[in-house]
Amino acid sequence: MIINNRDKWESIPIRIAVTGNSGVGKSSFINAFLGLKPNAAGAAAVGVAETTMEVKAYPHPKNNNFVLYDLPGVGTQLFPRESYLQKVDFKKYDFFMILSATRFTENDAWLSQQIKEQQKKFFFVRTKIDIDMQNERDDCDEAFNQDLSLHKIREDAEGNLNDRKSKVYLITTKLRIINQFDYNRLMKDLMTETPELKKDSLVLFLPSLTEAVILEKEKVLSKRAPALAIASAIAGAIPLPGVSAAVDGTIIATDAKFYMEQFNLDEKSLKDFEMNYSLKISKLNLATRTLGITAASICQACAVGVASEATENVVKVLIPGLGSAIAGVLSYGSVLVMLWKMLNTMKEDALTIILIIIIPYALDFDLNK
Ligand SMILES: Nc1nc2c(ncn2[C@@H]2O[C@H](COP(=O)(O)OP(=O)(O)O)[C@@H](O)[C@H]2O)c(=O)[nH]1
Ligand SMILES: [Mg+2]
Repeated sequence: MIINNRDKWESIPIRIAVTGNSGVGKSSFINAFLGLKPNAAGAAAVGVAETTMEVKAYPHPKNNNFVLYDLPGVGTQLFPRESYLQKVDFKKYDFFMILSATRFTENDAWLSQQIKEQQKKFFFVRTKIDIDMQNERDDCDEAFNQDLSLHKIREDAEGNLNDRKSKVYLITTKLRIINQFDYNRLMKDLMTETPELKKDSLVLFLPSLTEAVILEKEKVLSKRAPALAIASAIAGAIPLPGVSAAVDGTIIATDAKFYMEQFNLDEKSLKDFEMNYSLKISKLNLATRTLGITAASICQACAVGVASEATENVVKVLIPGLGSAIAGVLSYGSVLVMLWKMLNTMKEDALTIILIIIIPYALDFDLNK
């Protein structure tokens, strides 16, 4: 029962509409949102002018309940204001992302008004800021001041929105530099403004590419640790042949594997990082790797009397007080401590990775000016 609840988040539908005129970066934004490179399976085709002007759905690669929708911008010949809401099936979305690569238009302002009247949330997103910054750099030479330039763009983009309270998020959709501008703040505000019922699901659906998301994942996953510790203790009370564990290691190990995927620390994600960003994971000294936190080592660490070299580190660091010669019985409390420590360690590693991705590129970025 407790365990069944664990997967409830996956069945909560979240639908996010991404709207804006052709070429503003909708497809690129959708891919970034799903953590997909433009050429990945399931990614939206980038740089392709829409031939059929219709709403297109892009489900999360692992779950059909989290869907991004590519909507045509409002106020074109095919999508005039009068029929827009009905044509795009306006009511079904939880959020709207209104994208522009230049200034926002009266049509954008009109749409935001409609959204507000329906008590739904929207975000104005100004894309391609990296290009603007490059242009400003070229134009100003030494006088270039990024903060000043960003301020100018923000004022200009907000200029056409009558609603003074509307904030515009300045972003780039390029994955390697996605953290350079407001993308992290956009994710943070999106999570904050998501109703409680859907918030945990949203957090677990989002990719671990920004600090705000990584921090929030740790919180969400920490919340379910007590239930997991209880479940493993209950399951472990029934001795299995050959495995004399006081807690059921497999329950915990399954979750550990899930955390690794959530924080992009599983083997596949790490390989992808190495390929996509030409970095060597082994050089990063990630604690989860040096410690040997894997589903298998967690499982072994929970089994009484199994003290191999592989588990010693895990036990020492994650379950303090138990001693390295593991032979004791894992109590509910020590399982809880272990889960929280494990999450904390993974969070730190996930942050290390995104920092490393930004820094080398930021250097290139400057050198190319
Ligand atoms: N430099 C830069 N290029 C972008 C950005 N967003 C989109 N692009 C490029 O703009 C073009 C159109 O993007 P696309 O996502 O297909 O726009 P859509 O027509 O709105 O779906 C593509 O060549 C993208 O690579 C961005 O933030 N920065
Ligand atoms: Mg597109």
